[in-house]
Amino acid sequence: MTEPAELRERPSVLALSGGVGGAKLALGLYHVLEPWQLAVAVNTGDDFSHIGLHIAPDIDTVMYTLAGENNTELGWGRAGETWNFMDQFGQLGGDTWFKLGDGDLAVHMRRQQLLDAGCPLSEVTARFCGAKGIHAHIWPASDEPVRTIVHTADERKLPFQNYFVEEQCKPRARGFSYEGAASSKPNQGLVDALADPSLRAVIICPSNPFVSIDPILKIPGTRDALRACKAAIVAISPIVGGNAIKGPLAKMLGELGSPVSSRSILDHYRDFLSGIVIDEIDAELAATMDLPTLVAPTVMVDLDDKTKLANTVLEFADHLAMKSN
Ligand code: FO1
Repeated sequence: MTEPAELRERPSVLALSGGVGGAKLALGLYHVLEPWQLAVAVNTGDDFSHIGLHIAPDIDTVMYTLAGENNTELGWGRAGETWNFMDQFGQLGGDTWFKLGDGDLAVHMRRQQLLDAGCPLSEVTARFCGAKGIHAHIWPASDEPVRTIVHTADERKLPFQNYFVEEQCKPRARGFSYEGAASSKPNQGLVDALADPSLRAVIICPSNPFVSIDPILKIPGTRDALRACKAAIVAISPIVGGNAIKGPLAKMLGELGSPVSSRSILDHYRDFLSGIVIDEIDAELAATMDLPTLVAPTVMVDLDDKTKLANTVLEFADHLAMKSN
C-alpha cells in the first residue's frame, strides 16, 4: 500500500466536499483532470465512533465513488454489499440502527487497527486510496476530531448521525455546533494548496453548507486561508428549483428562517467566493445575484453529467481568474 509517485506533485484543483453530491462532482473532476491534479478535502463532521469503530462516511463515500465501488442505490457504502455481519450482530442484540455491510466492515476494522497503531486518519485514507488505485489526493479536512452537533428546537444536542440516521432528520434544527473544531488543525495539504500561487481553482462542491462544508470552514485558519487564496473560488449550489437535490438542506434552511434558494448559498460563502453556479431551472435568479453567476445544468445523474459539470465549473473558474488578473 505505497503512495503512487505522482501524488507527491502539487494538486492544481482543490475541491471541498461532503458525501454523495460532492463525491459526484469529485468524480467528474477526477475524469477531466489528470488524477493527481485533483485534491479533495473531505468533511469529517459526520464521523463518529460506533461499535468500537471510527466511521468516516464522507471520506468513504468519496473513496468508494472514485474507486467505482459506491452503492448508487443507497448513496452510501459499497456496491454489491452483503449484510451477514449485521444480521448476526442484530440477532445477538447488537445495535442495528447504523448499518455496516460486510465489505464496509473490513474497511472499518482495518481503519481502526491503523488508528489504534497511531496512524493519523489522513495517512489511513491515503493508504486505502492507494490500495484502491485512486490517484487523486483525498484528505480528511483534519486529523483531529471535528463533530457536527445538531441543536434541535426541543433543546437537544444531537450528534450528526443520531440526527441523520437514527432520527431520520425529523427533529427541527435551530443551529449547529462543531465539537472539537476550535482545537483542530487543518490538513497540511489543504493549507499548502490554498497558499499555492499556482493553484488553478477551488471548488465548493454542491454539498450541504451547514453540515458538510461548515465543519471544514470551522477548522481554525481555513476560512481565512480561503479569503486569502489567489485562485478563483467557485461554489455549485446544492439548491435546485427550491429544493435540495438530496438530504435535509431545504428543511434546515426553512427551519433557520432562510430562503430555500441559491441566494442563501451565496450569502453563506460570500466572504471568500469568486462566483457561483446555479441550475438552469433557476435561471431567472441569476440577474438578482450580486456575484458572478453561471447558469448550467447541475443535476448529475450519469458520468456524462458529472464530467460536463466539472468542465463547466473549471472553465468558469478560469474565466473569473482571467478577469481578476
Ligand atoms: N446512512 C443511513 O441512512 N443509514 C445507515 O445505516 C448508514 C450506514 C452507513 C455506514 C457507513 C457509512 O460510511 C455511511 C452510512 N450511512 C448510512 C450514510 C451516512 O450516515 C450519511 O450519508 C452521511 O453521513 C451524510 O453525508
